[in-house]
Amino acid sequence: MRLVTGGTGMVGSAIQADLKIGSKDCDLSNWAAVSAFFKEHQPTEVIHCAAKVGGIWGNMHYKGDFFRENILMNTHVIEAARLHGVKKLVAFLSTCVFPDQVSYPLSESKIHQGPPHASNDAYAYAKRMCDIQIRAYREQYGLQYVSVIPTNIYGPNDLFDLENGHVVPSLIHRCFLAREAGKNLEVWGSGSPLREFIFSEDVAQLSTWALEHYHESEPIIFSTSEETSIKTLVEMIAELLRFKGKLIWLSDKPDGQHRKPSDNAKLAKYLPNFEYTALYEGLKKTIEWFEANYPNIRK
Ligand code: GFB
Repeated sequence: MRLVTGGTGMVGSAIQADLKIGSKDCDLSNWAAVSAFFKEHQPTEVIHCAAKVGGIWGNMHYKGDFFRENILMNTHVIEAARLHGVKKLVAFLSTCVFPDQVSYPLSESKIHQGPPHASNDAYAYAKRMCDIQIRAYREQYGLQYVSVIPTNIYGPNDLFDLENGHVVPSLIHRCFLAREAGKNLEVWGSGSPLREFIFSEDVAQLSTWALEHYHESEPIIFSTSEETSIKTLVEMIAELLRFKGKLIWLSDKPDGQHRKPSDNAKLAKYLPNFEYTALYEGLKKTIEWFEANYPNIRK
């Protein structure tokens, strides 16, 4: 039986599975609840998407929560999977785990070669421990558990939180509100940072591939390896939302890590013909979903 945790979230809701659970179905930060859930449902495969996630503002201001909740959820899910005989598990890291000062491009072997960027170090360390726990469980228990490292994921059913969300959903939501109110659009930082954006439906496909075909102890990067500046991103979002107002850049808001260029060469060896959704196309699908579902969106 294939289980997806975080099944009501942006990636989890895009993955095919026998059972998808959200925080209402099982509190993954509570060991007794997780153990009882695995005992009752006996999954044989797990794609563990559940996490406490957020953008730069959320990560900078709730470091204790981001560290504790992610450490607890990951530790509990991987241990319960072991105890209840799960054959294969895929866990999620993120490209923010990479060191802030390391040679580019970022590749899988560089994860632990220095401290992550201060803006999200608590979350990054919690996610790095997921890599360590999986490697330890493979060595001690001979388990076939793996982890994947997606870049900035965006897509339908994201968390469109204006303050603590990631840049794409926050800007889509804020641009939509500015257009409806006939106001200018406030954008954080300088616009010069570069990010790699991967569409949630691509991540869903690749996670299923990893569950079925990836078996290495080292994590594997899911990335378009195409950098886009925040300025270009917001211009795309404004065009797709038919926003006619001005962009107001708030220089008092943080830029965060300037760039985190990740190398997708390892995945390309396995899937040389994988077609990543182009950013403009993915944003178009996301914005169409947003406008069709507003105001019934997660925010
Ligand atoms: O997605 P984001 O919040 O986090 O992107 P990171 C932050 C970048 O977008 C900064 C700019 O350069 C911000 O200045 N930005 C502009 C905005 N306007 C906005 C806005 O309205 N909201 C937000 N949030 N940013 C994330 C980590 O880092 O990377 C996550 O925090 C995760 O944990 C993800 O690992 C992959 O890209 O900096």
